[in-house]
Amino acid sequence: MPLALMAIGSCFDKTKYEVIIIDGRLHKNPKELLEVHLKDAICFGVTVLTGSPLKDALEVTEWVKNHYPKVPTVWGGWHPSLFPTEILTDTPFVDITVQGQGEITFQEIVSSIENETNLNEVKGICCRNNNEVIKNPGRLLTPMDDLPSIDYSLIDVEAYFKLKGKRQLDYISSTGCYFRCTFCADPFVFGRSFTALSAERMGEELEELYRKYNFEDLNFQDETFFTYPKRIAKIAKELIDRNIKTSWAGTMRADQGARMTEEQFELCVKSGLRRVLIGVESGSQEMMDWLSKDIKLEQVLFCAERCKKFGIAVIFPFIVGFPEETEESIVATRNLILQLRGMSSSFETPIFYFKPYPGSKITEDVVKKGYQLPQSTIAWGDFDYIGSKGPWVSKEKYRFFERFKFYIKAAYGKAPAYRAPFKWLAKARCKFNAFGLPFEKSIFEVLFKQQKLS
Ligand code: B12
Ligand code: SF4
Repeated sequence: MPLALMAIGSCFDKTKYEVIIIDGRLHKNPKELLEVHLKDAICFGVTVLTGSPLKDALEVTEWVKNHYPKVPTVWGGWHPSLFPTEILTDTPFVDITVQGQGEITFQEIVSSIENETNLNEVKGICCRNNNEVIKNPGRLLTPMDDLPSIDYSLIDVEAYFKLKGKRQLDYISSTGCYFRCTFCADPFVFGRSFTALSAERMGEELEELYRKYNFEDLNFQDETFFTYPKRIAKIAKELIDRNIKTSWAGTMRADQGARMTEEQFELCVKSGLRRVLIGVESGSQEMMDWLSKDIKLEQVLFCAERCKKFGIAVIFPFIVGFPEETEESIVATRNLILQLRGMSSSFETPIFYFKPYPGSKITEDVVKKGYQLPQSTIAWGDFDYIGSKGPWVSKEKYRFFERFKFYIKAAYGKAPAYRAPFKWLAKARCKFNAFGLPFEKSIFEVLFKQQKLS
């Protein structure tokens, strides 16, 4: 669900403003809708991620500017937070970029446009003044409890349930993160600060949403949902006490899971916890330390044991292809993946190839050493296309990991009984690290055309 647009759209008085959210994934012809609504719009806002979503943002914003030159265009979200001035320098059809949390900032932008006051007063934005690009002072995080609730009636919730194939509600309960992983842009965008909704407020909101939309699953989209175990236990209690019969999933750091008591895990499961996502990234402690994860491998294994005991599914994402990653690190990653997959059939271990995403410490370092990042906003649109292997993965490594990913899934994933011999063969391949002549993979790919993962 487009939580970013819903969050900024929820700050307006409905009796005075009409907020229209258009989602290219849902609306077959978004431009038709734009034509209906843009004629007397105060402004046009877009949420922009780095990579392919940026391409869409460029295309639609240029179209808007060509057809409605008087409507100011505002970009917010991750890419404009990372490239506040650069976008304005090379993209004439974007008028304002917003950095970080957007609720109050967007309200102030709208009011400034309406009242024709100077945008210089608005914190956390960049804009132009007589063709000069201006960067205003930044804005501190507003505590989430001080912001209005997200108004789900701004979107067609049923249409999203249909798109997802289940009555799953997306919900965001916190902003930012305290940690400092060197492959992530969060420390840059939110300056290692964090704010979260109180459990009591969440209980009230979720009960109302449950009665209204009858969801069967809750997807907490926070960066690190389990930051404060006591808060999570309270949220679980709210769900139970309010008789909200739902399953739920959230993101957990291994150190956070390791600090939780058995009782807290139990309470979470009782309230519907079905799955957590624990970023591991590497099976090598040395590599983890290099990534400043501030997590120990023992904590990962501890969480795995706990989740197995309580029947909680886990996604353990890994990243390979860091610059200067050693063979030992890759072997350690492979071994940890095998160990985790062997522990429970409800554990998944997706493997991603490292890409130098902007705003991360690693990217900063490789640039200092001469690595060339895309040089324009348009060029960033081609960054991280699905299926690409990243700059530090050799052809051989890529082939190895593509095969490893396939056989791991075949060996440990859930599959119908008739695939048992295939499963057995895949397990043997994983055990002996024997991925040569992958004829099963070729047959499988012909029979079931698979979507490539990034
Ligand atoms: C849900 C999610 C997804 C979903 C849906 C993404 C989508 N396109 O809608 C899925 C699973 C598909 C996904 C995939 C990916 N994701 Co993702 N995802 C998220 C996640 C967990 C939640 C996003 C969200 O809803 N947040 C809640 C809203 C309220 O917060 P917000 O977006 O930050 O919005 C606030 C401000 O930014 C600002 N704002 C945002 N938009 C606008 C617009 C205007 C006009 C204004 C004024 C303000 C404003 O105001 C909002 C309220 O304060 C975030 C992490 C996070 N917690 O934010 C990562 C995140 C956005 N994903 C990320 C990445 C890297 C990816 C992938 C590339 C991963 C991969 N390798 O495959 C893919 C590619 C996505 C694609 N091609 O679209 C990065 C983005 C980094 C970047 N530079 O863009 C993030 C930040 C995670 C991270 N820490 O690295 N993702
Ligand atoms: S990877 Fe997760 S824990 Fe690490 S800094 Fe980013 S959001 Fe925080």
